Amino acid sequence: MHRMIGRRKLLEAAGLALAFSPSRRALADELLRQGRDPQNLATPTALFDRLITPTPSFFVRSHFGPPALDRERPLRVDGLVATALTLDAAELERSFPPVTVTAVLQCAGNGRAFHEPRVPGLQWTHGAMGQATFTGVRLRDLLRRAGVAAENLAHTHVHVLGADGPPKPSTPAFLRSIPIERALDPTTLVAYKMNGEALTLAHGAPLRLVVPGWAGDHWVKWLTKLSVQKAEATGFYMATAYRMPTEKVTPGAAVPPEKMRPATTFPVKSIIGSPADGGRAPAGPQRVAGVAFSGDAPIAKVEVSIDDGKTWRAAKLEGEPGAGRWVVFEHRFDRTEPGRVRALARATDRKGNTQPERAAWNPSGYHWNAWHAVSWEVA
Ligand SMILES: Nc1nc2c(c(=O)[nH]1)N[C@H]1C(S)=C(S)[C@@H](COP(=O)(O)O)O[C@H]1N2
Ligand SMILES: [Mo]
Repeated sequence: MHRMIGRRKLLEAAGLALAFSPSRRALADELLRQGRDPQNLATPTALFDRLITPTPSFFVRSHFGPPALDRERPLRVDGLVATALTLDAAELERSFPPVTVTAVLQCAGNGRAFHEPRVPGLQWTHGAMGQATFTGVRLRDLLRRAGVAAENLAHTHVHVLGADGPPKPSTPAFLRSIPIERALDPTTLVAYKMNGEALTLAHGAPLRLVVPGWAGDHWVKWLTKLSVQKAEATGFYMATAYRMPTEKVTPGAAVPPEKMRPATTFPVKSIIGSPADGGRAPAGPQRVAGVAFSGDAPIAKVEVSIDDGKTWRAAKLEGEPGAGRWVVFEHRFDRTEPGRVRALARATDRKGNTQPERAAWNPSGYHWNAWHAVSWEVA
């Protein structure tokens, strides 16, 4: 047991060391602007070959831009609780046991650009995701301290609000809610640290929600209020946005609202980070590396094909498997003949979910997870 933990620590440390090594510094500080607004930034695909995404190049998604930085901003816990609480990040850190999780944070719209027919919204390719360690307190511990009566421990909802006000009164606020069952999950955190450092403003300082396995829209930043309520939150960001069809739909078809539900668990997926698509490599040993994850279950295997899907070989996996957490995969082979090589990757989780050749189209283009293909020239 001890040896396993030692090995895991070592692997994570190696991932971090690699991420911050001087030769990688330029890439690790890079973010790619996504769309017109400066607050939406994508992680370069080349960084998807390691366990931890360095914070300076961790994607950023924000609807209205960040509020002013206030490390003492109070967080209120109220609603159906015995005692309402008001605490800031320092008090939270002092009064509850710290918990650290390693988890994938991925926007529901990641990969939207690949859906056909095209869907409106930010045209993310692969860069609206990353993996980091998040440290904070269990939402469960916070709710316990406030006191939730037994009859409210099921079928209620925790409404979650951040300090980023909408730009105009006519614009709806980014109000979200999660079911109490998910709020009580031991991995759901109110986090104050990311990758071992205090949260940066872009990523939600001083406090943000962490909901491993669920899409990024649940991970509310700049927290001001958590409120236990009987009903799910309403408003644009719950009732209209971030919803998926309950059944398979014909690409391009309209879906009636009653056949939509909130987008929660992200599906099994793998992305090749190296080599870069369209690049070159000398003849000889070739290496395909990437990341694989599923919101639902730990990754069981990743297969790579270099013959357009006719045959598949199991890739070597690195990192601790877990639901909502990525592992790094690697496949090596030799290519002595010059010419074009095309590699495909396909992940399967322990519940038997396998990455599909084509992603399920849906009106908002969420949860794209088709096989990733990368081509390069061997010279
Ligand atoms: N308060 C607030 N929280 C928010 C958002 C927002 O606009 N406002 N955007 C959400 C969305 S859609 C995503 S994908 C994640 C992105 O987190 P990151 O910017 O730390 O990568 O934050 C979520 N939390
Ligand atoms: Mo998102």
